[in-house]
Amino acid sequence: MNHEDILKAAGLTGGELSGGTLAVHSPIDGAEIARIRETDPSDMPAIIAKAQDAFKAWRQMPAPRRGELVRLLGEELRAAKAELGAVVTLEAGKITSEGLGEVQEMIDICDFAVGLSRQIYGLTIASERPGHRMMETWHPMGPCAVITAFNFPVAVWSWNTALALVCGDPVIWKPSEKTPLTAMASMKIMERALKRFGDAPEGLVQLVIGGPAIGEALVNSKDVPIVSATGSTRMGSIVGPKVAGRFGKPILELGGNNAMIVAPSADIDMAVRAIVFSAVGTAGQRCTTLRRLIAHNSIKDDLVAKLTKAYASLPVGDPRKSTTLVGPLIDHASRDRMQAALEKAKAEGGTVHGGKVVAEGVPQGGAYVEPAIAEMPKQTDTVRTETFAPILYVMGYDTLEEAIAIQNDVPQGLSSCIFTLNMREAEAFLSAAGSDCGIANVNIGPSGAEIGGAFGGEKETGGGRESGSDAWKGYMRRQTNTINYSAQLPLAQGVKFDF
Ligand code: UN1
Repeated sequence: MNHEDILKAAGLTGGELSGGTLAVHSPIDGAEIARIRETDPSDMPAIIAKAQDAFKAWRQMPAPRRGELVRLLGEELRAAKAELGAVVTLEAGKITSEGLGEVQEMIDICDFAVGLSRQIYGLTIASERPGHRMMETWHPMGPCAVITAFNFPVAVWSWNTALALVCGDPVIWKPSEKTPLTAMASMKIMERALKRFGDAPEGLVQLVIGGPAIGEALVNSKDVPIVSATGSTRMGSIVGPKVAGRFGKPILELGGNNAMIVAPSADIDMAVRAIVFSAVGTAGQRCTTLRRLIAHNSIKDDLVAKLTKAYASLPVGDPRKSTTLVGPLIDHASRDRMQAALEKAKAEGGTVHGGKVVAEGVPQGGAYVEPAIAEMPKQTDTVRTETFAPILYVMGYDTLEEAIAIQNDVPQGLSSCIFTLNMREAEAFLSAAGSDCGIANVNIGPSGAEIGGAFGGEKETGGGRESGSDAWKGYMRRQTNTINYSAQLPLAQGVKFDF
């Protein structure tokens, strides 16, 4: 299918794809596939006001009824899975299976949120006073801005949107300027769900497209109490303080520098499979991508030999071809950053396998690379820096304590894992003195998390949690209620105030 047909199948046609100022390129071949209109920053106050109006109606709707909208969204996503997945492949360059996987992640979070819509539980708490009862109620909070990155152009929106909607919050979505078409296609699906739902307020889910001025309007507005932002640590270090400074709630999901420790007892063949998927999948462009391999010195050389062999057979190329495993990087700037990181790694004493630019047998105009393995003498500055490309840095260790120290000695704290068959090592890794990341796994890689768990991480990853578990609490305000059903007015802490 050519790009017009892919976009058409996703409901995007004619007028909305041309005549605008934002040029959209496919990373597959660098071709311009649309020129779309951007939101005028001067329209932002009206957009935010519309979301506030929608909030006033939506918060009154019972949560299970709000869940019905998300149930319908899940149904519409199921029906449009192939079409939306194809737009993800076209616009973000993901291989077909990963494009479809991303839409599946959207469906999964919808299912989760539908259940949640009947489980927005508060606690009841024993009161110290006779004839009193205490409880906690969770209330909707207000419009939620969702700022997403190119690498998961639709799933991250749906994590936030499915939860925000059942929690009673309208959504204003600002997608990456690199991936507005997947956002527009997702909105078509959302609109179908809204239509079937019937009585949702206007402005419940809005899409804004454009650059920093649009983002700033959301970040700076007191009428947008929640700002959920996914992207670089640099972006988060600007957004976080601004939102906190006006007492809004930031939910930040920023850089990762995810590691795997491979212990002497590990099932090496299984580790190799996990390493290749998590270091090379999505062309190394997941927040959760495996970037650092910390291997026990007794098995390191064997592991690197197995990995370089596996890497040599990885098909790099057109992500639409069913045999391809490594698609393009998002753009040429990204490829240049990868090459620069590899040069730096060499200057720091690293030995690099692979990593070359691929020009043969791939669509011309795209940024295709061989995934790289860089054996490093120690954890250098380059290793500590997240480069959004398939580079796997390898370091050796002797004691588990040393391995955990290396794992934790980076600014980021998203995901981590250990491969070991030794229970003591596995539990030590998961303990308070183990991994300092938001995600810590045993015998699986650091990427490809299920939606059921809370997703996010510590340190420069930003501390936010999205998706499953009780991440929904970040989208609501908690109210403590004390109810007196007695005829007396006793004061807490035994205070007397008689008059
Ligand atoms: C991201 O890269 O921003 O765990 C999200 C994973 C996916 C989500 C990644 N479920 O790799």
